[in-house]
Amino acid sequence: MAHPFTAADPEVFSVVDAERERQNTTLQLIASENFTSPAVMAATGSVLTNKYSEGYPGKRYYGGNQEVDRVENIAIERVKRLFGAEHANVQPHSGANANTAAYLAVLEPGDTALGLRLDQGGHITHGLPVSLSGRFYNFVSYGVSPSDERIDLDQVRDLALEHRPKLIVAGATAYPRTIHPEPFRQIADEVGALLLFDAAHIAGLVAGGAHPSPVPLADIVTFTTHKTLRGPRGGCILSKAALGTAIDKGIFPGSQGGPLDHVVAAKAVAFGEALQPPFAAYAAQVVANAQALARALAGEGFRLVSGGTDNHLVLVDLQPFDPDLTGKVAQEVLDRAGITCNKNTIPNDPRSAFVTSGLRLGTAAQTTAGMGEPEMVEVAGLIGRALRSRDDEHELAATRHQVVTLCSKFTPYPEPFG
Ligand code: DSN
Repeated sequence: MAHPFTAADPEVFSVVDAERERQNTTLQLIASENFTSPAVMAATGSVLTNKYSEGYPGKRYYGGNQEVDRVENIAIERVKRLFGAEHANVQPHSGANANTAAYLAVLEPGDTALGLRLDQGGHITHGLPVSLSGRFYNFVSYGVSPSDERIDLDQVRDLALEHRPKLIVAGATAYPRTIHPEPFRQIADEVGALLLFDAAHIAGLVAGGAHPSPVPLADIVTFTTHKTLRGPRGGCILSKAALGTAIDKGIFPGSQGGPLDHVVAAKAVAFGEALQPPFAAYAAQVVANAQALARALAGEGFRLVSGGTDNHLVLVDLQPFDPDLTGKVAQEVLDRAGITCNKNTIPNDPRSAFVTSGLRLGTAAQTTAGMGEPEMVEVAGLIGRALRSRDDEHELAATRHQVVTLCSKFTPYPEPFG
């Protein structure tokens, strides 16, 4: 069925239709993606997109913000209740913006901070030299330990004692294990640092009780709303009450202008959904599915970084499966088979970030679509089959056909919205 606005702009809305078709008929295994609800999308596509509302509820620079104030207050109240937070800022346009504003709030240019290395699971905004974080601040990187590929807390402590950072950043973007906040808090206290926990990937698991919450222990928690939390694209910052004013200034006027009020409303909807009891079952199923996928991939001959997963993602080392197969080629082959994922460095990867020896696979989206552990076993088989037969167009086409058949039973968007 065509999008309701196809007639208004056939060129653009045919693309929207095609993307809906792609999401319905291929497997979405990118660990940072999900399928939002129709209610979240309706809020995102609402008249709130028309409004300018620089400032905060009750303190705006323009008139006519009575309804925007109400919706931002609903979002703030819900997210504070969801995570038990003292202060919330729901205006960050993204996770990167949330981190930038948090740094502006508590650091001066040149200050020292610790963060996880990008090629071992960290994020660009955790101090990559070419990013704003790496250019304005003196980030020192910690990594995972070679023996178990888990965050090396001894190294975190040693670096903290040596460099006396003002801020320690915990959290990751490609790390399959639980990140316990307690040791980070202890190290931060020992050196007098603030603790920022970037919960972008795991926010939905925390909300659903499937990952320990960093909120009681960290001074600041940043996250995105569109990954495991299943909301609209955007960011959010939680903090202790004492940091609230600085955080708010870090967003506006520090690093953003007018908030995206339609997205703030959609965040409120998503927080409301996450407050409902079924969300805990969803979060638990995301983890159970990732563990089932991990076991089945191991059965296909892949090595799993750290030996498995505690969360929503698995990091696959392709080398034991096929030493010649790079992450780049594997991603391209899987795309042809209708399996969407991303290449990823593995710890101490011999290849560059553009080529890599690994793949990152996540279960948040297909769990939303209704898949369970039996389907994860099938998905692992499809991945193995596609990669084993990557030079055989006939086999790849057959795999693609199997993917379409599987997806037809778990269609996230049978009807267009709009
Ligand atoms: N792009 C996000 C991810 O895929 O993890 C992080 O910014």
